[in-house]
Amino acid sequence: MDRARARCDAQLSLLGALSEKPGQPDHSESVLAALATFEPAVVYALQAGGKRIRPCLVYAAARAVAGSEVDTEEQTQGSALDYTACALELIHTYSLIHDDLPAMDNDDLRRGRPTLHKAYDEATAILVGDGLQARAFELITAAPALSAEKKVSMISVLAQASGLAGMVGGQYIDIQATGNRLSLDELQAMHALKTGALIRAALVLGGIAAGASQAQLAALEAYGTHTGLAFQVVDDILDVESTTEALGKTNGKDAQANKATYVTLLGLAGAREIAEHLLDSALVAVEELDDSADMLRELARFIVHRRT
Ligand code: GRG
Repeated sequence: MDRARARCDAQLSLLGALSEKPGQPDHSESVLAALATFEPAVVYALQAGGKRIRPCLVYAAARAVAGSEVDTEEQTQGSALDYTACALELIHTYSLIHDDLPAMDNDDLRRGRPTLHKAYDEATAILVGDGLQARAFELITAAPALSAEKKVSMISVLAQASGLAGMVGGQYIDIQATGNRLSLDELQAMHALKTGALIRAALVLGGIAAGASQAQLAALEAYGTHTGLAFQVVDDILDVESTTEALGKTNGKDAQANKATYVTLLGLAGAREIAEHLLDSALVAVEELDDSADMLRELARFIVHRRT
């Protein structure tokens, strides 16, 4: 996992540059000067750290399908998997930037630092988020050594997962639900879209890039459904357990107080039990896959047993 994180970090560090990239149109001096002031905000967003879970899932899914040779691909310019892993992280990063805005969760801190709109301003944060989203799709079109057919499938999966009937739709349902306590089924359906869809997409994209069969894709998707839900259950548990919560969420506190979570609906012990049950289901989903799926198994355990 550390290696997968390092690969993703290395590629993300190259993505902050908005000018002088091969293949981009020539810009006038004044355009370059204007972009030069935008660039630090993009770099701030991309180099804030984070667990890089979605990129790790891309590499792990590809490994489960194609074996450990996926880790030995040429990395200097970035492999198809590096591009794919970064695309997932760009969509995730954009979603966090927009989620932190005053119109949504109104958070001051993200990943231990001021949120982007606090460090810069709201307009910059909106634009960086929009730009990262577009760049994610651009990366898939530019991924080396992938057929056009695979790229179209991957773009379609990523667009659906991140769009109106995926992450964005889930976020909308969540915001509309503020003040109305959701039932457990409604909560589950909302999270399957808001956080689950992108996690599932990470697995499917890694699988497609590595040439997965339909049966392998179905196994990866089932694994993604269970780990995606487990991720959210654990996030709710950590939210309650975190002693630093009050520091990071002061402004969003009123809205959070009215929200249904796995912990408010099931209690801490009940939520932990569900998380363990989802871990078992994720492991069952990939039990037909051989040792190559061990990184997936390790990630599922990490997602459920993590402390941050
Ligand atoms: C604004 C379009 C739009 C969508 C936002 C995913 C999402 C949708 C909002 C995030 C809100 C949130 C904090 C949900 C809890 C689960 C979650 C996604 C936590 C953050 O993901 P991690 O833990 O973050 O993978 P790091 O920082 O490790 O990358």
